[in-house]
Amino acid sequence: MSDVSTPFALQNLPSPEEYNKRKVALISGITGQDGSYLTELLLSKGYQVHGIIRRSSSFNTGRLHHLYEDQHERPNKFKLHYGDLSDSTNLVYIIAQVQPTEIYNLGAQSHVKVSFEMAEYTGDVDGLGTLRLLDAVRTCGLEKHVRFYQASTSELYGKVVETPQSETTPFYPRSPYGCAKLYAYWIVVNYREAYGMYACNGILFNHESPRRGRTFVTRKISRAAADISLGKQSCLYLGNIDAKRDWGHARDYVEGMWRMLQQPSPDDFVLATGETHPVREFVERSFTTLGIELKWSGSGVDEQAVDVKTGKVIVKVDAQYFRPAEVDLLLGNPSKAERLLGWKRQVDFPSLVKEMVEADLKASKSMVEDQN
Ligand code: NDP
Ligand code: GDR
Repeated sequence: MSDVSTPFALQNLPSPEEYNKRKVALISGITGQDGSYLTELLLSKGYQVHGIIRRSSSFNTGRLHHLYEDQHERPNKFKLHYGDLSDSTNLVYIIAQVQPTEIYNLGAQSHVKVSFEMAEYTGDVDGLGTLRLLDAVRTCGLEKHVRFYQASTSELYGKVVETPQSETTPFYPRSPYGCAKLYAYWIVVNYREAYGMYACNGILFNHESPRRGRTFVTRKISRAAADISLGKQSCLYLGNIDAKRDWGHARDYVEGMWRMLQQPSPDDFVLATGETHPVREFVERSFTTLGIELKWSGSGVDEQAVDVKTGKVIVKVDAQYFRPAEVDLLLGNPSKAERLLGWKRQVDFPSLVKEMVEADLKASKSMVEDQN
């Protein structure tokens, strides 16, 4: 038999039971949408939170600003470390230093369309990056001490095989992003089985918020609707508006991530709302929230919508936003998480759209005021 024991380990580690009396979380991807909500949740639960951030020439900690300010008053509660999922040595170093009790691997090149343009990079960070983090845990001899959460995704389902999609639905990814996340999913399962690690996959369906990145479709729509209503933008250009997604609120989903790591044994869970809506409906609701009614005409790449009151074209389909392969329909079945984790989404679809549009309207108005 080959020897697969830990190659190097921290010295004098306490037993897992003793070690886990502390609450220390390490989050990759802490600067992203989910990272910021998860940090808030864990700090509120008394965790010491450490995050991995990438060095950037521009400011990339905007979503953490309110927490970062606060950390000067609570220096032992929240700390950021420079690092990258492509740098194994750095990951080992951070884990050895932090000695986390829970790791949340949220770091990723997370944009599906961009993954077609940066396929190798996406595979490296989203796929191999997960392996690097798991191996860094083993290298430190912490595989029996640390609980590991992997940000898996409904993009694993890709082409529709069955609906609603659950933990037992076969995977059929449709993008380099989905394929990279498929590797990550299975390496997590493999390390759980091979090394007895407490490692979980959260198979999360789309979740959004006012902190969503601006190039994802919901935020692109909510911002444009706000700007169009204020006369700051003339038209919103979109790709496939017939794609359907199961959209929830990010704050609800980070609660589910945490719950997955508090169970007696590790497992994989779907988090979803159990409802699906086309992109078109997100567009219509966003404009309705602002008192604008749309009238559609044309079809396919020639489809467009006018503002019924002014007759102006304010939404247009643009072929450049279509993907080489599309995921047409996502609809999740969260019953396992509801039963075993006691998790349930709190925010419904109309409230999500309203919150995002109103937040963007407020932000856009304050920018107008700033400029005046
Ligand atoms: P974001 O795109 O908002 O955040 C991604 C984070 O990963 C950012 O902090 C980013 O840093 C970081 N990152 C990117 N590349 C690297 C790298 N090479 N090394 C280290 N960190 C890196 O994503 P979300 O918060 O929306 O999603 C969190 C995770 O959940 C992702 O893994 C995503 O794929 C997955 N997921 C998301 C869903 C959703 O609907 N939001 C659904 C299912 C899964 P920077 O700020 O510097 O760019
Ligand atoms: P998705 O999210 O690909 O589901 O991945 P995104 O918001 O990018 O697309 C959702 C659907 O909208 C269609 N679409 C457009 N998308 C974008 N971004 N821009 C457009 O102009 C546009 N027009 C139409 C897309 O074709 C697609 O069908 C998200 C990410 O957060 C992943 O990291 C995560 O794993 C999955 O959700 C679950």
